[in-house]
Amino acid sequence: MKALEGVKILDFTHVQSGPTCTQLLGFFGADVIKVERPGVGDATRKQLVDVEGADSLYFTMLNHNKRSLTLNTKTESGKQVLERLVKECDVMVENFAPGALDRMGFTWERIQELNPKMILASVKGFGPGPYEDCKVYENIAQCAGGSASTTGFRDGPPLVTGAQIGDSGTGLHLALGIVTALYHREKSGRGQKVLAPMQDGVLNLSRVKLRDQQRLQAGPLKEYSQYGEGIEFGEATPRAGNDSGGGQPGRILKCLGWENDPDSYTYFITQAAVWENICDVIGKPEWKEHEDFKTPAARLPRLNQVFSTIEEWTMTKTKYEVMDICNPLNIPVGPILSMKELAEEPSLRETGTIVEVDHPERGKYLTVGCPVKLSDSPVNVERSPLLGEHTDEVLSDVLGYSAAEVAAMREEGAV
Ligand code: CAO
Repeated sequence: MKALEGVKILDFTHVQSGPTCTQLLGFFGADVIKVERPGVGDATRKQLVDVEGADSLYFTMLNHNKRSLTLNTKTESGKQVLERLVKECDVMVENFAPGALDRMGFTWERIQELNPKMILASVKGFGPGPYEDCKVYENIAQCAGGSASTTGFRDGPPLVTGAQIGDSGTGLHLALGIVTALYHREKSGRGQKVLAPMQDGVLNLSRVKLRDQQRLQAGPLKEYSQYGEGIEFGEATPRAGNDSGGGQPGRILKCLGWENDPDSYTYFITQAAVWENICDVIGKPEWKEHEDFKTPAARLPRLNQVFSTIEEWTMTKTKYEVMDICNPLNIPVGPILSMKELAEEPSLRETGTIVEVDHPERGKYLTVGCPVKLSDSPVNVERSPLLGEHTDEVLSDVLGYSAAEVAAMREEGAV
């Protein structure tokens, strides 16, 4: 039995943030019924198309383990079907633009009237406040949540990151909120609203940068490269390039072949506990006792010198050799892995984190499976549904409509 078996999710999500949340719930065994507009569906089905006529990878990779029901909720019978779904399901998840659900006639009050146990879970760009009515996409959230202002190099513009912390990150936050509300409902017998604003989710993930903002009042941030470079700090947490965010200084360093391979780099952390091992590996045993290098505090103003000396060594090794040499010595290093390398990594295939899926329209493709492993709830990754693939099945099996009733609704354009 899967962990969330028996939990019915009315999945009103689209694009990325909401679908990543419901996909996770689907991986854990919930029955996820994705509601889409007839003939249109989730906009991502036809975005960034790589195989003509087939659902895009954008859609397929965000919508595994779901059933697709087409429903026009702006028709009378569409509204009736939605009402029955609200009564039948445990959780309704949505990431419409602010106010869209109310305009559809499904206010929180109405939903509670229909089903007091219903949990209504929403992603919005912003929480209550001056921007609550704004539409938001990934990069806007990264900018408004403090990630962009603290990412990149000090002398360059703010940068967005490749990791989709605004969308997929908020989807994760929302999934946690949903299972928490389900747990609470066991005791209270009632549903509640769960809100995960994207700005808040990004800020949560940028928490250490708010830590640094406050530390600035006590003096310069000594683990930032700019401290050693003698560059004054301004009023806000600056961009710190590839400096390690923690108390153990680290950098990205070139490895053998970097001139021709954009990913021939390693991350290297000068963890204080293994400083002596680092000195031996890089051929600087004299640094172990040298006043300028022997303590973490002495090294902080000299990080550029420290890392350029370490880089002279890493440039003689491949990123994998650096790993092989440093790991037995407990020196924390990590190769910069490309998407190509990750796609081909056998251990990720074995754990089900990278999965090959077969799809009737597009054939085989790779996806990321469930990144969280439960020992008693194994995940089978099932391909994303075609638009409306399960309309008849859901209407008859879940809601008890007869074939004639379904045909009439189809005639009317409601499903
Ligand atoms: N039947 C009938 N109408 C439907 C429907 C259905 N099954 N599903 C959706 N609709 C309607 C909605 O009711 C809405 O109509 P109104 O504007 O008349 O009320 C309309 O479709 C458009 O919905 P939307 O406003 O959510 O979509 P959009 O393309 O205009 O905006 C987005 C997209 C993502 C910017 C917006 O949904 C949003 O800000 N969401 C919250 C934040 C979020 O999740 N952002 C991340 C998205 S991933 O990068």
